[in-house]
Amino acid sequence: MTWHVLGAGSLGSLWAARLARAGLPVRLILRDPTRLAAYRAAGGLRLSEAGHTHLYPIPAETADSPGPVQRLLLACKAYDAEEAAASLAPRLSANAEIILLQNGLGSQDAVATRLPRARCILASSTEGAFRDADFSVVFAGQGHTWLGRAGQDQAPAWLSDLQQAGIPHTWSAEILGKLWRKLALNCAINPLTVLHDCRNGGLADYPGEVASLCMELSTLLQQCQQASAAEGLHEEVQRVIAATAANYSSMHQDVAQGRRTEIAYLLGYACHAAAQRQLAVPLLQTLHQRLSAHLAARGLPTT
Ligand code: NAD
Ligand code: KPL
Repeated sequence: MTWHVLGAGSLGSLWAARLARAGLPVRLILRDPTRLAAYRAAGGLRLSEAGHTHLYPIPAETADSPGPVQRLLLACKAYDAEEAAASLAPRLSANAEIILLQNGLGSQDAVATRLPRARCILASSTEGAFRDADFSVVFAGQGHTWLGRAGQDQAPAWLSDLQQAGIPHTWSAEILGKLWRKLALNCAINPLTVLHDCRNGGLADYPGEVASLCMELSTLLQQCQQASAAEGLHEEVQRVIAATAANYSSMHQDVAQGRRTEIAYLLGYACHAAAQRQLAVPLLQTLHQRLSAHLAARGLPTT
């Protein structure tokens, strides 16, 4: 079965290259004919790993190319997911499966609502990759990807493709909890690194701010029926801050490079979930407002 990968960015390229080198059929879906021409001129995708770079001449197309799409990896940013998925709607098979690789929450529901006949599989990844040039990606951090679908305990048989491709993964019926936990970690760390303009380790100078945010996030998780995602949140946030002390958070990197952030799917989603439950989250709300003002002052979207 062919894997279609929409988005030849960091994670999409990382997945596509590993699937292709395992001999699995992969096709990239690029944004428009101009991107397709640029990709063809580049000769394929470049993946650098442990100091070695390989070129993978993976076939590519645009969303309006002919042919059905049965298995899709949607590897764009959360704010692009709904439109990107909708652009493929006419090509999706009746029982198409779509892996949603977006960080945060909110975009997954938007895609599922837009494509009610597709089988959406949620994913949460700790792998790290970045683009060093067009169609050229560096595998920067080993990690793990959890995949799952609420109510489906049994992993689908095609997960063996990921095994074959050497993509570390686990099927989890608790995938929503994993996504909430990652959202909470990102909400506790990323906005503060932007506002204090510091590396993750710099947050050690603001222990009270981090602790009270974690307390509010834990209450929110509990109210959202995600009690296990709330367990030991503050301790894990402290561990991540220490373990990644020298790194800039992904949101800090986005802002520093003038790129749109996924704020709406992290802090925005958290504040919205609290409001729906009439739960007061003054610290998260203030953080959201401060971050929005910071982004707006730099001409970046706040949604
Ligand atoms: P990215 O910006 O590097 O890549 C996204 C790609 O999707 C871009 O090439 C963009 O042009 C493309 N795209 C967007 N809309 C499209 C469309 N309609 N048609 C075709 N292509 C389209 O993003 P990324 O870093 O790979 O992140 C993807 C998701 O994974 C994000 O939600 C991110 O938070 C999450 N994530 C990333 C990493 C990482 O290390 N990069 C790690 C964990 C999670
Ligand atoms: O995922 C992260 C990010 O930078 O987006 C970590 C390292 C966990 C910080 O929140």
